Amino acid sequence: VSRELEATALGLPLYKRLKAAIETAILSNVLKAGAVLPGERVLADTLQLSRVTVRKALALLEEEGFLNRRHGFKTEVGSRVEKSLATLTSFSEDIIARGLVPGCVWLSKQISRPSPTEMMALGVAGNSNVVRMKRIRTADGVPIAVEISAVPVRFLPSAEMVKDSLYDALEARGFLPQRAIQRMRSRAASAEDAQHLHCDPGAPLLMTERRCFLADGQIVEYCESRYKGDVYDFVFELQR
Ligand code: 16G
Repeated sequence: VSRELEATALGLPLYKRLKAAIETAILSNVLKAGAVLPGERVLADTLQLSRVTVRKALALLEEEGFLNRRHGFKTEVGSRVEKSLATLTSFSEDIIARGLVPGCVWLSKQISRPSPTEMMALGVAGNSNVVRMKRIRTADGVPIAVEISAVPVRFLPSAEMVKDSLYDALEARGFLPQRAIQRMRSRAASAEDAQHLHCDPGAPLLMTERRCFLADGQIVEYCESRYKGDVYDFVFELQR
């Protein structure tokens, strides 16, 4: 952090430079989720800054979700997960990229007839079969999202082929999605979502619907995910 601090723009007030230095350390994974920061006084002494400067920088980082203050004194690096919207990656890949361990709690995994929404999204007939997987996705054991994926059986003949990662199973069969169309909207947590995600009913969730395609245009997956609004950031790059 002190090296980063020296590298930040000199024109900025000191607390903003310190904030930027800590933010860079978090985003580049030098400071990992869950790491405990030294106390305000130790930080101020080590970095030769005033306690007011340190306090202001930490307060800003806390406001933006980079840090969590526990019991009023211990400051921990938060576990927000950032995901670029331009690349097609799996949940497991996103979590590993953040230095965390992905996991899932299976709620159900079975072969069944597609729902009307799945029929439309996957372009399959009502009398066909899909593998439907419902699970809670976790990062370091903390629930992040509830996800329901449906894959036509011609790409995945058995639900048992999926261990923790669906994309690993699809890749092993030569059907790794190459392109996706994703729609996002907000949704309030239902009582069931709240139970799975350890949040209050009515808490804001980010709901995404993703249709995945193979290179030749076949639709390989339809997935509905509900992400906890306070732990997952979707990041866009915009160009004029
Ligand atoms: C992501 C995808 C989901 C896919 C999953 C595979 C979104 C909105 N959804 O969560 O469609 O099924 O990754 O992850 O990003 P896995 O390989 O870890 O099971």
